[in-house]
Amino acid sequence: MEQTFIILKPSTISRSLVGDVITRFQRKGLIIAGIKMMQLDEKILREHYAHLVDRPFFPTLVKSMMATPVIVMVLKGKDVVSVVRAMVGATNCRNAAPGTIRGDFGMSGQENIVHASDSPENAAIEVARFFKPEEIFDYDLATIASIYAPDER
Ligand code: IDP
Ligand code: MG
Repeated sequence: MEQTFIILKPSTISRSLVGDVITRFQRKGLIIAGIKMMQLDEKILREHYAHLVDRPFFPTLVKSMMATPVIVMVLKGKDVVSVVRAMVGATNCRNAAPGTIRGDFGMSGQENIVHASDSPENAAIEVARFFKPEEIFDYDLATIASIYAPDER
């Protein structure tokens, strides 16, 4: 099944929202294939946010992403990349729809709670950037038959 890469950003750690955010992913029926805490540095952030390095807010973004350790996760599920992007909502929390993670938990464009991969191709690159192969686990939930019909698995 497809994988996506998530960061619970320093805003989530600082505001003690880790459990609330992870609970949403679990209630949806997604499988946590990998999870760990790590301190990001400028080197990995320049790779991860390569599409933003020339933007004026980039130095502030890097500082914000290094403010506390973060929790990184690999989530597994059918069409999980697009499912999770829909759950996360628009980049700016003030524009994100109620019911989405950003729409429910944030007020900022920068301090926007989570990162989620935007395509299966980028998910594969991001998973490999942040996780060693042995840190990702291939297992099924005991409840899998209640989450998917046989032809959806
Ligand atoms: P995404 O996280 O919704 O995929 P991207 O455009 O990839 O959005 O931007 C990456 C991150 O950079 C955002 O999640 C946000 O934290 C930050 N960011 C994006 N645009 C702005 C901005 O205009 N001002 C401040 N921070 C921004
Ligand atoms: Mg993005």
